[in-house]
Amino acid sequence: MTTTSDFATEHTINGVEQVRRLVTEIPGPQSQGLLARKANAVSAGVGIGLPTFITKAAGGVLIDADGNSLIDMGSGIAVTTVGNANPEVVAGVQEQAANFTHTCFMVTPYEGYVQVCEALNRLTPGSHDKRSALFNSGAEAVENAVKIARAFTGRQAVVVVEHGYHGRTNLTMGMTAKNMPYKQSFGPFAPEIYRVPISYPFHDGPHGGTEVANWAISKIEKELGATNVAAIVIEPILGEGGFIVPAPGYFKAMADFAQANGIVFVADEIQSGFCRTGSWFASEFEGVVPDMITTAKGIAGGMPLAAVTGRADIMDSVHVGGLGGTYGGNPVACAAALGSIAWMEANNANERAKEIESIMLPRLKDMQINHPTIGDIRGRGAMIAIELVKPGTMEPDADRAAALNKYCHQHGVVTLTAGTYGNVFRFLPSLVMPRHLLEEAMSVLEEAFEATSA
Ligand code: PLZ
Repeated sequence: MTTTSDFATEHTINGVEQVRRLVTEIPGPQSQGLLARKANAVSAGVGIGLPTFITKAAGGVLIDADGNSLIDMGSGIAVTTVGNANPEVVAGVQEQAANFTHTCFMVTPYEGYVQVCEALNRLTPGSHDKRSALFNSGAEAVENAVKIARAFTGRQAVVVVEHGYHGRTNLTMGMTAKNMPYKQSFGPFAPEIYRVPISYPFHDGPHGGTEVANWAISKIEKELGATNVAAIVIEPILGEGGFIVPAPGYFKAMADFAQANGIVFVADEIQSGFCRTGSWFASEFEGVVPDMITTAKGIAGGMPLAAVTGRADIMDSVHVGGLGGTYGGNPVACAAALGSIAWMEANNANERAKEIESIMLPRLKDMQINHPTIGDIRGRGAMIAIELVKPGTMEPDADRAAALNKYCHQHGVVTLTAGTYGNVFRFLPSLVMPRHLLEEAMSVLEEAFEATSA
């Protein structure tokens, strides 16, 4: 007997058939024409994962300019969690755009901004008094979290972890671990950023979460001095770093150390937040109440919005006028966030994420039996990845990850890679991904393993 009552079974969403159907090669002729124009018009620095141009999307599929219908296992990097063009998001956006598109909240405010902050203060971990501030991108939220932590503590040092990712602006590039493609030739980076070990269970051998945290803490104490540290910024599940789930105890030990030493503990939940992992925020799995939390991506169903939410005393320590930006908390983006959050609350979003996990994990474990290149299967909810190694070793196999990615793309499944060594294959389906498409995506992956095995 199955009780997957919340799991999407729809074969049509917003009038779009939920099907994988290829009518041309990928990229087809229309996309090829657009790619040629892209090469002439768009900076070569802006890369593309899957070279096909999208004209429509709904639920769990993307339709391209040639009429191909692709299963979207990436959600635009964990953004369209409530499904692409979710009707509640679209309705909110349309109504708000028809009323007014912009005033600048710092010039003349509007209610939507306050409503989003109220929702964030209510939904983020902890029942303490909180305040929020809204921005445009994840990187901007992280930058502001650091600004606020520095203003509150009067300290400068920022501690981040190995494999961490926090953005592409100057400060957040410095906070990001991986050089290519994010940092190469873009320095110098901001000072006062220090990197400490992360618990990485697949690679740590017998060392547990608390043990690795103790190394990190000792490094902070001996090399920086705890009293010089303004903030420790960590993703509870590392996103771009390869969906590393730190061993139990690591995240909590780091939070406890921060909180015992007057350091602001910032959970970067930009990728892991908003029901992605089967909980509103992944920090909850570790029993951690962060002092501050950064969010973006899934918050607004595809519209650009980001936030910093934190303890009222910390958030209110900044001088009036110290935080802001022309577009931060744009009214249309706020309306999208309110639609997205309302959908999550009304549709058992966390249960849907857990069901996605319960379908994907057994399929991936089955594949691992025949394909020992799958060294590790990890993640939570609708944030699942496999790490590829040369069989029988711990040596990363980025070529295999790239080959699998290519196969999936050519067969109508949008997939993403990740990881410092490029050897992680990650899945971020929307929570409305119909079950039949999720199963089909797993079958295509299985074919990809067969087709790419030596
Ligand atoms: N913090 C944890 O995952 C964005 C980056 C894709 P922005 N991750 C996707 C790319 O190649 O640029 C991210 C994140 C975490 C911060 C960010 C930054 O968010 O909205 O991309 O600025």
